[in-house]
Amino acid sequence: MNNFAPKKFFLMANSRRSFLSKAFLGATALGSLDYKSLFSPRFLDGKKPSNGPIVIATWDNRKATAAAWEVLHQGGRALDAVEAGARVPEADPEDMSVGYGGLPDRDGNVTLDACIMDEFGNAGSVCFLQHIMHAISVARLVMEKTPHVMLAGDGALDFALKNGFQKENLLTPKAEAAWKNWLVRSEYKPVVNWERHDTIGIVALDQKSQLSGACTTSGMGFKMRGRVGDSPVIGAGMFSDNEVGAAACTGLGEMVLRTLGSFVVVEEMRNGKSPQKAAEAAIKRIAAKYPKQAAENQIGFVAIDKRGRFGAYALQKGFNYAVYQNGKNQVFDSDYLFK
Ligand code: SD4
Repeated sequence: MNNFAPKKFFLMANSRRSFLSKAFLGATALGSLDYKSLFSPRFLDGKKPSNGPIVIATWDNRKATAAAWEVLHQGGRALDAVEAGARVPEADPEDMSVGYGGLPDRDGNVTLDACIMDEFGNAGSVCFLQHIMHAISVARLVMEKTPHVMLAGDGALDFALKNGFQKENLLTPKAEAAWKNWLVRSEYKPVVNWERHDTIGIVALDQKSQLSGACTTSGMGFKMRGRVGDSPVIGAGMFSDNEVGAAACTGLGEMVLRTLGSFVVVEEMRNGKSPQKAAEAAIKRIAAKYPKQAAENQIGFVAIDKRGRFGAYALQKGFNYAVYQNGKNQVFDSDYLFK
């Protein structure tokens, strides 16, 4: 027995070692399979999204979603799609919340805020930018040509001019007349859904399941000079995370700045919620935190996820949004909290 014991021990030790090394090799093989990524939406990268490509924008920005769809339909990048979409209201003199034709600040200056994010998580932004119609394209250049994320005011203007953008007068006669009318009482009080707030937040998923987002605005009409809202702030007016989804919003920027609303929507999707439930969760969180301000103001979110599902939700009645998917460009009234 005693003589046998060492041999048995040796055999046991040997088989234990081979078991361990096999287990180690097995674990390494499993490790290289990276099961985690099989269950991650990243696994969808490069593949057509199950619900098809999609673009969604705040308000009835169907001309913008149509421009974005052109890009998506031809197999282009979501980034190019959201930029093409955002440029539509920027150039539209009738849209009084964005770019050319936007309402000025209380001193009569049109000042623009915009941001953009690509599928790699790169971001670019401009705020308090004057005289340049396509703020979104300047934001994209900040992202692609500088080591920075945000340029403001004169610095953003210099950068735009050096990169070939033209200086323009963005104050249209219509916006100037509205400003002069406002000057009579000079009362600064943002009102729910006033002027149909047309700030565009636009997010898209392309044929390779890549996500991007953009947001562009002239901000609150008759704001204080130098005031910057949520729209150019990454995570506030817009956020896109290629692993999960993208969201953007419109409404009273101060409330969104304090709560990083679009980031919240994306995080809620990361934690398993659908775009609809995620938008609802963000609105409810804001309303719980600022009940009085929320009851008197408007915020509306739009969201999409990596699979091409979409959702939207607002504080108040009156928010709508445009969706282009499966060849159809539609506008929907958003559900809302305060009924
Ligand atoms: C802002 N969020 O500057 C913007 C305003 C807006 O439609 O959405 N207008 O606060």
